[in-house]
Amino acid sequence: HAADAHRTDLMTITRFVLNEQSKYPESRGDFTILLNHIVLGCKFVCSSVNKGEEQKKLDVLSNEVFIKALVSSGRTCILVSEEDEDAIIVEPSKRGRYCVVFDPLDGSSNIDCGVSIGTIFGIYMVKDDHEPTLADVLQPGKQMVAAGYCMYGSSCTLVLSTGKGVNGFTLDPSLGEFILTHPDIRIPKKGKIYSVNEGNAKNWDGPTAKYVENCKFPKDGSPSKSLRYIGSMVADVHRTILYGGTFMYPADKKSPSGKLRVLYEVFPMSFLMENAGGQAFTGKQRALDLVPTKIHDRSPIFLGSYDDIEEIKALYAAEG
Ligand code: AHM
Ligand code: MG
Repeated sequence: HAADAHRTDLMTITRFVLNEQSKYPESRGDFTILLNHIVLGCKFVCSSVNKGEEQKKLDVLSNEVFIKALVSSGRTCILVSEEDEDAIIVEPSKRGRYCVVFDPLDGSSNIDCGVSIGTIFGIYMVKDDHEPTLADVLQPGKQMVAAGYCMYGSSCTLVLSTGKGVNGFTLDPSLGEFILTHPDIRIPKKGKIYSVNEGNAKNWDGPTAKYVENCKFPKDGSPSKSLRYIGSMVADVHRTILYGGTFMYPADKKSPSGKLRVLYEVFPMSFLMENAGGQAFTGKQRALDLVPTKIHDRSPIFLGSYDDIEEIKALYAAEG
């Protein structure tokens, strides 16, 4: 049976990426090595989460593990972590061509109650070996060469795109390997779910309020949508990619740029959404066209099913 063949022909994430990269004659295996070091960090966090480490310790530990793994890969030149105010410039003897921006443990306020949390990452590549500067990472998201997240939930799932589709891998703890379980993920063209922190509604702008109103009281006779909001971006986006619908962290009067960070939250998730056939919009433009001016910049974000984001874009366009 095909299913049995699948079970004995294990497609590990390393094998998968090696296959993908072998299509480029100039590829030297650097990306695969880099990814293996990211995967190591994800395995570490996964096992720590399962052991029930406390939030405080886990935040700091995860950040240290990722930084050490990335630097020791010898393939990075500049790192930006949500946990560190300044970018890390890798020392010359350990430098490579990749820049990695990451949130080592997003949604960490959820740890102590066992809700799913995750690591989010994006990868840029520098062309030559000039002295690395912030300009190398203050690039629009469309310049990323890869992005992904790892969700630490009932199982540990790594979702990755290198710019040609999206694939999901599940950690088999007995093998210690991520195995391809969700090949070529496509987000449904239209969804039945919306996801937003509705507690902020009194401060929303017009188009956001109107969209959510339409979700609850559709004017075209379609059924109303379901609300799902975990408050952990990786879990909310993972559900959105698999089931369809929208995930939003809009601007509000108190925080005109929303809450989520451009480089290591908005960009990687937008990159995955587009590669899965969905869209990501800031309220003004395609999210991946944004040019960050500071490494911890924030932006409003609306992402999800193609048709649903079209609806949100139309509401913003109507507002003028
Ligand atoms: P964090 O980086 O402090 O963990 O905050 C990011 C998290 C996201 O995972 C989630 O989408 C969002 O904050 C939830 O925010 P809110 O509690 O305002 O709804
Ligand atoms: Mg975060």
